[in-house]
Amino acid sequence: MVAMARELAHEFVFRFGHEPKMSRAPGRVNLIGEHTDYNDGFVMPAALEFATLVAAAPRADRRLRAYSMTMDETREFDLEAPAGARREWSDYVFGVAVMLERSGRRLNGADLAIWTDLPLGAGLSSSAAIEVSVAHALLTSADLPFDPVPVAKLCQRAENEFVGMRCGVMDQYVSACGVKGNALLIDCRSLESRNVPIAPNLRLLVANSNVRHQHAGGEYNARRAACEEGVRLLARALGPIAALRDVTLADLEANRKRLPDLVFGRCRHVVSENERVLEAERALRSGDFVACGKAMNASHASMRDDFEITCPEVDFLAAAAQGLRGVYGSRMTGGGFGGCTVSLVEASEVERVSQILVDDYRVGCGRKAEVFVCSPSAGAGLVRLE
Ligand code: GAF
Repeated sequence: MVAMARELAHEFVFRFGHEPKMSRAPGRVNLIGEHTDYNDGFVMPAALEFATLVAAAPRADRRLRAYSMTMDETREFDLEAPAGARREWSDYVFGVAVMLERSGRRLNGADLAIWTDLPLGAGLSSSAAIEVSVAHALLTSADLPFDPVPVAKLCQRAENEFVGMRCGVMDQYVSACGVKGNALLIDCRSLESRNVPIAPNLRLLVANSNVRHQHAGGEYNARRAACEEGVRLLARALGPIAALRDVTLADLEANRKRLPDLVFGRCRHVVSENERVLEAERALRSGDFVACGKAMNASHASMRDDFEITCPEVDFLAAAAQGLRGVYGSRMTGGGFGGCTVSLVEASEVERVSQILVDDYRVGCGRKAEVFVCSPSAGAGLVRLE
């Protein structure tokens, strides 16, 4: 990462002619707790070593100039006359600038050069990583503090209101607040979190199905709408409830007839997933990796059958991993409709498991899977260039 940061700094000097500071924000893998964040529930992600870097330096005017090394494109934006979304990568950059300014944080103009090693659209939060790293860079350029939780909320807002994706706060939160060696148990209602150490004998194995998800295609927003519909219908029986966080499985079963089958399934996933997150946290803390794995496997089944956000390729990868010695549990991670699985694997078995997964996936699905052994990293911050 430091070598890449130096290369990006050189590119920056070449393009813009002055020395940058370097901000970094990571992607994430979610161990468990899918589509619970926007239901005020619990999630347990870890920040990754894969990250987005933003080299930045202030300008004397109020213009933003952003160069993406990945796209090899430059875009400009005037903070004095903010334009709307263009439906492309720069929306994540300028959307964040707009929300920071709307929150009362007055920014300088800035030159930015952006690079990432996160696979795009693979469910590892490349969007949150660019938002949070840009927020860090713009705040640093303006000599303003980076308050991780409020900034994560503003980045979520940029994605909700500027990009048009109604995501929850999980990805931005862990990208801003991640802690090396730990997953975070985040309460998405109180916005408090606690560290959950990943034992040294465990590895998080991420397998990319190379099937691309389609959040923007509306499936994600449709799931969110179904959850809101569930709350509205359940409130008739349960009184004023704010979110599915306020519903128990017993409440749900008792009111099954009030909900269309589809909405019932969506709600059952969210309500049961919240319980599984807390069980997985308990299990990880007490060294009961088998119980943690069981919760992960059940989470996958619930996403597949009740929430219907998996696809045959990720179902294949999860099932293949679940059947292997040394794997405690495996599930799809992220928003869904493709992307990656995450498996909790005994360290001594991780290479063998990786190889089998790649081979089985090639034979079973005729596709290439990439596998990454991941270590939980720290959240956003400055990268030292010396
Ligand atoms: C995406 C969203 F951005 C998150 O907020 C979360 O809802 C996740 O899908 C599903 O758990 O990553």
